[in-house]
Amino acid sequence: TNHRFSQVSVFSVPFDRGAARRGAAQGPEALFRAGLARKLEALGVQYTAERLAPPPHAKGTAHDGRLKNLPEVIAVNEALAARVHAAAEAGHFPLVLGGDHSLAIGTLAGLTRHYRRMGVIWVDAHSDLNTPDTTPSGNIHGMSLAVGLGKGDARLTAISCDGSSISPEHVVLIGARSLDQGERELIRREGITCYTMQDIDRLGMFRVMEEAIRIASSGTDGVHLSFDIDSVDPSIAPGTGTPVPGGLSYREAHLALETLHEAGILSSAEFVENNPLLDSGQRTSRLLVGLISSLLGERIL
Ligand code: Z70
Ligand code: MN
Ligand code: MN
Ligand code: MN
Repeated sequence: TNHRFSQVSVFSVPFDRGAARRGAAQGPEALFRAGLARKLEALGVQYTAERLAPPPHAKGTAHDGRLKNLPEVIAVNEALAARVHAAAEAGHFPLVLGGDHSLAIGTLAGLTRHYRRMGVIWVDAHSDLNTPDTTPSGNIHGMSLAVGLGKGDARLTAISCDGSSISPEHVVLIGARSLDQGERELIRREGITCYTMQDIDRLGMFRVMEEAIRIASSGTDGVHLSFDIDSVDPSIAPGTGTPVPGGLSYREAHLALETLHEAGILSSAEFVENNPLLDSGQRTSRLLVGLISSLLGERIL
């Protein structure tokens, strides 16, 4: 997906305690069962694959309903940040497989230890811009982009410690259709670019991607793609914890990833919220293997 990377470092992260429903922890192994390794080999992608250990279950800690499973979320993201940073440092392309979207906290923390100015393309039905003050659920997967911007609980923003936070002017949301009021206010206040489903209908996905690529890559030294599978319409991606109608079509999702491959701007990517327990057969996992292949250079002709 980018010519300057000699190899891809795949990190499987079996973690779903940032979400309301269990099952996304089994997402990475479902992708391998659906043929991910064969696909990478067929594409000639040089890669290593590592599975992170699930964090120990934190017992006896006080439970905070506005930050559910906080000790586990911190533990897994500290570990992920260290691995992602090491991969970026080695000149590799980190590819994180989730797991729920709280893992973006660790991915972004690892990346900001290496890159000075990060662009972020966030493809999601949601914006994950809640803080403990605005969250309707207490689920940390709804807060990860806010944490990447340096907002929210100090124990989460501290994970990027020696790194910088990300500037809102280089963040682009794509596919949004379920935003909470506090998130809308934050998007406006911070001037974050948001291409809603309505914008995609009106402009077309190709134009949206051209704009997103420009915004995320101008004046940055690294661009991360955070891809939540609930961005895609539930009729073709049913295996996810919070399906929202009116999502990306098969062609729009592939076009987004094909365009990113051709642009060659990405330095890392993650694919999250694949929940095989909620899938219909291997439908969503197979779709994801195809989408990852498009990102890594598979083409029709
Ligand atoms: C809601 C919240 C969310 C994913 C649900 C939902 C967040 N805004 N993210 N599923 N992937 O609870 O904060
Ligand atoms: Mn998300
Ligand atoms: Mn570094
Ligand atoms: Mn989502």
